[in-house]
Amino acid sequence: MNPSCSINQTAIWAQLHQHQRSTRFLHMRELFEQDPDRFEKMHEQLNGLMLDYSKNRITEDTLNLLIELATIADVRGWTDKMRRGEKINISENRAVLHTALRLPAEVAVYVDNHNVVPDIHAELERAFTFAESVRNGEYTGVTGETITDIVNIGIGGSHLGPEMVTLALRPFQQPNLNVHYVANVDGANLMEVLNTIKPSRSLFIIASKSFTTPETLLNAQTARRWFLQQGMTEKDIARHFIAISSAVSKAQDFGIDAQNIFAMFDWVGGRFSVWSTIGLSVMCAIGKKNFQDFLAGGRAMDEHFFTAPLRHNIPVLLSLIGLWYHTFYNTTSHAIIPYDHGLRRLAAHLQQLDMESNGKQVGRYGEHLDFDTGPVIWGEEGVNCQHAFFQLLHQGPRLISSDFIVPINSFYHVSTQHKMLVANAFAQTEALMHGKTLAEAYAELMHLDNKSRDMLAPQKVFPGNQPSNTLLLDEINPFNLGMLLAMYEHKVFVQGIIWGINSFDQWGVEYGKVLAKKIQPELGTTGPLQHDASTNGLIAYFRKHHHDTNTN
Ligand code: G6Q
Repeated sequence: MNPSCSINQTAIWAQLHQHQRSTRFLHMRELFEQDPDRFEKMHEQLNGLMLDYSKNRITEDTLNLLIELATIADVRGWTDKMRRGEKINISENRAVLHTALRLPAEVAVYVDNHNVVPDIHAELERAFTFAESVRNGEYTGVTGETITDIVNIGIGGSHLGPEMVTLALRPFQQPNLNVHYVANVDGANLMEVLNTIKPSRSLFIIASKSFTTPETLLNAQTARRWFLQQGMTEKDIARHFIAISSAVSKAQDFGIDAQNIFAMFDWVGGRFSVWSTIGLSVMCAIGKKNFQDFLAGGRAMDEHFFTAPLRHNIPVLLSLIGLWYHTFYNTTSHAIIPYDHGLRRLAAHLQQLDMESNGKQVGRYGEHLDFDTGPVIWGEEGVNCQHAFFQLLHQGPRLISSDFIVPINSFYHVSTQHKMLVANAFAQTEALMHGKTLAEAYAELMHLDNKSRDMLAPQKVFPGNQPSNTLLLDEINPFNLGMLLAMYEHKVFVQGIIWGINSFDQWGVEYGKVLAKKIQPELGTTGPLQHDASTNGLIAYFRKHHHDTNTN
C-alpha cells in the first residue's frame, strides 16, 4: 500500500463496512445451527495451545475480507522488516527486535550492520550465570548468608512482564527464594516489602532501561537508605544492589558495581523486554532451563507467526477478529479473562502491551487516523469476575469481546476444583454466545402467575451474541506461557500495522511526566500557582492538609 494512502481509503475498507452492515443482525446461535462443523473450521492448534475462535460474529466471508485487508496493509512485508532489524519504530529511529531475543545463537540479525544475536546471548548467559549463583547459594550477601529475597525495583515494562511471568510460573519457582516487585512510587509499595526482609539476605535489582525513570530512581534511593539504616555499609551496596539498564554509566553513577550491571538494548521496548535481562528476577525465580523454555515458547510462536498462512495464523486471526469489532463495530473494549490464579496479572501486562502500543489516533507518518483503533484492555481472573462484572457482559447494552484463557491441567493436585473452574469458563463462553430468548425465559417461569412472569421474563433474557475467543493451554508451563505472550505481542503488532500506527513509541506517557516534575516541588512550598483553577485548588488543599513525615 502506498504510504500516502490511508487504509480507510481502500476499497476493502469500504467492503468491510458494507459487510458489517449486512451481517450485524446475524446471531451466532444461527451460525452454529447452520454449520455443525463450525468449531472444526474455526480453531487452530500450535503445540500445547489451542485457539477456538468460532464464537465470534464472523463468517468465512468476514475472514476472507479481513485477510485481504491484512494483505493490502502489507502485514507480511512489515513483519519481515521487523524481524530483519529495520528501523520500523520510525519516530524514535529504532529497530524493533524483541523476536531476536528469542533466537538461537547461530542466527544473525543485523542492526546498523552489526549482528546483535551474539550480544544478546552473551548478556543472557551473564544473567543466567548470576541467577544460578544466587539460586544455588554461591552468591551470598556480605555476611555469607544466602540470598532469600529479591526485590525488583522497576516500573512499566521493567515491572509488569517480569511480575506476571513470576506469578504465573510459581510452581516452577525455587521454594526458598522470594521475589518481590516494587513499582509504585507510593512509599507503601516499597515499605511493605522492606518490612518483611532482612538486608543481609536481600538482593535489590534496579531494573530501568533508561536509568532516568524518577519513580524507580527514588525507590532505589529509598531502598539504599533503608539498607544503610539497617546497619549495612556503603561498601556492602555493591554486593546487594545490581542493575539492568542500557545506560550503564548512569547505573554506575548510582553506585552499582560495573560487573553487576546487565545490559539491555536500545531496540527492545520496555513492554517487550521480559525476554531480555529485564527478566533477571524471573531467571532467579525459575532458573536457566525454565527461562530457556520460556524463550523457546516465544520462538515457537514467532516461527508460526512468520510462516503460517494468514488464514491459519493464530496471532493474525486474533488480531483481525479484534480489529473487526474495534474498527467496524466501534467497540471500545476487550476483556482478558484467565481461568488461572497464576495469570492474575496477565490483564495488567496486556493492558500495557496493547494500550501503550496502539492507544493512538495519529498514524506513523503523523497523519490523523479517522477511525477507531486501540481498545481498552481490562480483565480479571475467572471465576472471581463471574461474581463481579460478568452481569454487564451478559445483559448490559454493549458489545464486548473477550479472551478466555484456560489451562487444561493444574500443577496442584486439585482435579475436582480444576474441573469446576474449567466448567465455569466453558459455560460462560456458551452463555455469552447462546443467550436466552424471551420465549425461553417465559418457559422457565411456568410455575408463576402471569403478572409475575411478565415482570420477570424480560429480566431473564440474555441477548447472547457476545463474542469470545477461548485459548486452551495443556498447562501453564514456561514454554506455553512463552507462546501465549509472544502471541499477544504479534496480535498487537498486526493491528498496529493495519491501522498504520507506530506501535513502538509512547509519546502519550511524556506530558504527564513533565507536569509532575513541575508540581512536585510546588507541593512543598507556599509560592504562587499558575495552573488551571482545579489543579491550583488541589495543590493548595494538599499544602494545607499534608503532614510532612519525610525522614530523608
Ligand atoms: C514500555 C514503556 C515504559 C517503560 C517504563 C520504565 O514500553 O517504555 O513502560 O518500560 O517507563 O522505563 P525504564 O525501564 O527506562 O525505567
